[in-house]
Amino acid sequence: MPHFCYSKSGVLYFRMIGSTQDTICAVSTPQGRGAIAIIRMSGRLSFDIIERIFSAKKSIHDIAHGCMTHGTLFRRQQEREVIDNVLIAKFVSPRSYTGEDTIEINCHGGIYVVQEILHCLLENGARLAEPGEFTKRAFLNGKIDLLQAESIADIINAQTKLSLKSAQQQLSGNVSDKLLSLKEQLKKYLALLEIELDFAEEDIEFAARSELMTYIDSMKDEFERLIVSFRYGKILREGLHLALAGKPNVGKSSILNRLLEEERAIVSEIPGTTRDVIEEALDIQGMLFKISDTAGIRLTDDSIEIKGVEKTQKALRQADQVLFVVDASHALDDSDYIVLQQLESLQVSNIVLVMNKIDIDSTHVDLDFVKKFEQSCFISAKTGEGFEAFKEKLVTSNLNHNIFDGGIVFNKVRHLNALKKSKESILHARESLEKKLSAEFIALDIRAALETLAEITGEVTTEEILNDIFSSFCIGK
Ligand SMILES: Nc1nc2c(ncn2[C@@H]2O[C@H](COP(=O)(O)OP(=O)(O)OP(=O)(O)O)[C@@H](O)[C@H]2O)c(=O)[nH]1
Ligand SMILES: [Mg+2]
Repeated sequence: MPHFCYSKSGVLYFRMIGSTQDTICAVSTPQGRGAIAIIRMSGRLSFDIIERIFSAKKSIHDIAHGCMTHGTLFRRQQEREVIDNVLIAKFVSPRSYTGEDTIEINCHGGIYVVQEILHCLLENGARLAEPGEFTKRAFLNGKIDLLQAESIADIINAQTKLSLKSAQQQLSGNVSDKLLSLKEQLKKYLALLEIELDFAEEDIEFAARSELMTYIDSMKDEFERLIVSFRYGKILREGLHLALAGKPNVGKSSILNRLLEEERAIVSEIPGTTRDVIEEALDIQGMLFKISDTAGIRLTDDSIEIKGVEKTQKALRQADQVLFVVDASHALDDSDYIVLQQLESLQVSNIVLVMNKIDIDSTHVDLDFVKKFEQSCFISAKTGEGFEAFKEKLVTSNLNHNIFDGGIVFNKVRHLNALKKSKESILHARESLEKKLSAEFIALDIRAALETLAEITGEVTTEEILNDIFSSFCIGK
């Protein structure tokens, strides 16, 4: 099957897919001891290799697609040195994950037995697969597009319900479908502009300029929505970085412990207890948070504490959202304002004011101060009061739940850059329209927008991009 590729010099070229002749193999289950392990082999020699080293009632060639058979794997067929009793599944090209003839060996999950089987496959003509090579072949053989290939890695890495849901949406193809409909529209206008070029001497406009302008404006809005979706996509995939900040002793570590439901950080009534940044992952309502408890910010001569405060500042700079914790049982003092100044000087914009210790007394709360913050919570880390609403706020302030009602999210910097580049090309086409330039100029930009969109799904791609994407996969996937 031909496939469009760019060479390193940027020239678009055809490439024959499936030219990879090697038969590859790898262990698909994690390394170590377990009940079973699965070894996968894909490529044109898969069935012949198995035929040589496997003994069962039927020859592997007589087993139907998608069926499993039980038998014995031998190191050498003549000497019949048994390696293991195994179950073998057979998938016939093109109806396999990779699109090639594929074998899956279910063997006992011992470290040595797995090594022996792999060794045997290598001796008989297979080679070890590179990371992600099975999925790369699935992509090259047209079984999935690049977005779907990436979503498979996201499914494997998903740590929470929402990250899994988002990756599943991408695998189902609805993100690819969205791009397809954008491309179809662009292609329609490009075709009209290209007809105009063919009839250049007759000065006919096949693509009505006012209609094209309206269309480009609506495309611009669409691109902007998709660019904004990256914020959600990234949060769903990587989690949201949350940092606790406040003067010493306001209860930051106590809040971390209550959120984690364990005594993770040391808590004491001595101000300056936390010296280092403590990072933990947390699942709230299916959303992944990476939360950092930090050293209380204050002016100090203690060299260790100064280092702690420096680390605090670094964590605050990197955070997506900061929880500014104050003690609701006391009036605000200069130390609280020093923390606030720090947040301002670090240009932290996404702040939630957290009034802690409301179990003691909250009559000191300065409501005018609270009103300065778009988001605030009243809690007690000691009793747990207010925590349900607090957790709810952490989720709703960062995630728009409508994104799962057919909303499309893009979650990789690669996608974001391509969307921005396509939008640029569209805006350029708009400029050409405004300047009443000829169809040639408008078509040039629309074609550029189309090609950049095609990079996202991998219709147009480079070896470099593919290597970059698939090298982050695990071996055996
Ligand atoms: N009554 C009450 N006490 C609390 C609450 N939260 C924390 N404390 C107490 O406040 C003191 C300080 O708590 P920490 O969690 O260590 O405070 P911190 O902000 O992490 O302090 P540093 O690490 O020194 O910056 C401890 O004695 C806690 O038991 C609360 O909601 N109510
Ligand atoms: Mg602490």
